[in-house]
Amino acid sequence: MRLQANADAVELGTDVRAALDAQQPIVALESTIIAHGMPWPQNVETALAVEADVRAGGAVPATIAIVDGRLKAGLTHDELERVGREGVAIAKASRRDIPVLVARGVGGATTVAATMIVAALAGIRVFATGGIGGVHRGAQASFDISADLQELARTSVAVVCAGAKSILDFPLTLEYLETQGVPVIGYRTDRFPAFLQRDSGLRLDARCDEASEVARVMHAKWRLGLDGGIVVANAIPEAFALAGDALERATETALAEARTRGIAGKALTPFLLARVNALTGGRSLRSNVELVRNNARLAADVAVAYAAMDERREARSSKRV
Ligand code: PSU
Ligand code: MN
Repeated sequence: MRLQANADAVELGTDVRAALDAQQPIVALESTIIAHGMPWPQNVETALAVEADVRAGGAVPATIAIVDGRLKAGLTHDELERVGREGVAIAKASRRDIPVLVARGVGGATTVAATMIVAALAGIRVFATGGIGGVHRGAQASFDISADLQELARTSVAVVCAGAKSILDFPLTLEYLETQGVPVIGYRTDRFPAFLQRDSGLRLDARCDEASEVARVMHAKWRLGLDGGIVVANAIPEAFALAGDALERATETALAEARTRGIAGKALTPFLLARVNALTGGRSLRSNVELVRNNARLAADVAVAYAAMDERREARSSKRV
């Protein structure tokens, strides 16, 4: 069954509902990054700063999570605080976890995949996050490929991110996205960014230098019935990028620890992220916050440009009637 926009399936925050009704720009935001990606209280502070960045850019933020078994787009301050305080105690929710959590009436922090699903159900087309999941190093043996990549193949949302983390295999991640027909657009760059670093060393086929160009690609793709997501790769600002060697050493240590401890499945990504952060002396947290905010600002610009295109198209088609 194809995913249809079905706002009734999603409980909307007051601002989000008003923005959807008025066809104003909206940016979806995920909650795994809050609950599993950063420590409290920096996670809640960051989530609020990111929402403010989206507002400053002229769009309405819609932070997405599962609250007491309900899919929500646009959390209240209390709900956001709860997700942040509960942290890893709240389930990490990807596509396959949604039905279980909804049926049980319990909460979940949505990954990129699950956030895309809820955003698409609500009719939200732009989403800002830190980094997407991908093909893990050693996936040839472990089969560990994030469900985020399958979701990008099928669900029509543009995901603004800083590329992918060093815990992943970049070439295999890009190969997978190519096979699945997912455009990967470098924003003002020809290179795939590597989260805390600006350049993974891999070239991208597509580049856009303005948010309006990204919006035109979104329009072209979906107007032609080419369902599925788009990766908008936005490199971390130079001032906050980390040096490579220490990061690679920390990544290798974290991977070895995960192997020794037998950590796999959905626990692997949060484990690796936390260990790399600890092994780099927490330096990565500040950079992480800055790159998410940078993505939120670009996502707001893209949402504004996309909404303006939608309006122009509607104005044209209503003239014809
Ligand atoms: N990458 C990060 N920070 C994160 C994640 C990825 O730098 O918090 C989270 C996102 O929510 C992403 C998820 O969707 O991890 C992917 O997990 P998995 O590899 O288990 O699919
Ligand atoms: Mn996995």
